[in-house]
Amino acid sequence: MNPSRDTLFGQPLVQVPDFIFNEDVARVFPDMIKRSVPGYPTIVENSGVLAAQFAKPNSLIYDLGCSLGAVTQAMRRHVRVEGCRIVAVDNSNAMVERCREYLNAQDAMHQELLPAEVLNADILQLELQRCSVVALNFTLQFIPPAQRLQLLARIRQSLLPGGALILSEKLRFADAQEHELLNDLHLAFKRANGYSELEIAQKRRAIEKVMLPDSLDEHRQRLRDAGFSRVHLWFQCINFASLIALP
Ligand code: GEK
Repeated sequence: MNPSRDTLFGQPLVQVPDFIFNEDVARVFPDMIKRSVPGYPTIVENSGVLAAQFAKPNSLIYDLGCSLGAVTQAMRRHVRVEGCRIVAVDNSNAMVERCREYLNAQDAMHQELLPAEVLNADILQLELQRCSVVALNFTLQFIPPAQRLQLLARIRQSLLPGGALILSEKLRFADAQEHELLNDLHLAFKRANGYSELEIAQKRRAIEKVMLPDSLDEHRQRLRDAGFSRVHLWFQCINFASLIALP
């Protein structure tokens, strides 16, 4: 496992390829996401706290787009509801392999954690079972926009009464001035975490066609269109936010 420092975009590239979740990214991912996403540790840890409030006895909990399983690990730290089981899903081989290693290490350190299984699957193809909690932590933004509503509707239909969806995303802002200011603050966050101008510029080029953020209003409307009756923002740090949506 041994995560390394993210220097993936540290040298000038003749052509910056589109970002993919390959072995190089998986190796540096814990460092990359912490230095790139304002509020990430708070969102991850509190996803566990929130999940504990909505998990139902003997039910499934999903972590969709789990990467290395940070949210799954947090849910295993916090959820003490009898008979729950976590299914973590990602379609990157490199992430899935490492995620399994991290969860095995967590099992070796702690007793009586919820059972957790990691599936190598596309969440757009996966048949969702009845579940009490679904975490979509920074994953929806990588799903083609035309398929987002259908995915959320399937999640809504699979949720048990009293369950919840936790949705965390990067935000864009409809107001141009607000967008520019919060974008500048995000760049300041990245610089403060040691990323150079070259790294910031090349990463942006790599990700711009792959990760397409929505505004908070678009999220709220889409969640309502998907059949959720209540949608609340529970956290925002600069241009990253997390919502809780109830069936
Ligand atoms: C965390 N939740 O640490 N099916 C399955 N997985 C997918 C799909 C798909 N269709 N599309 C993208 N992914 C994690 C962070 S990262 C966010 C999530 C980021 C996966 C992709 O392989 C990657 O591992 C993850 O979604 C997005 O809390 O890197 O900004």
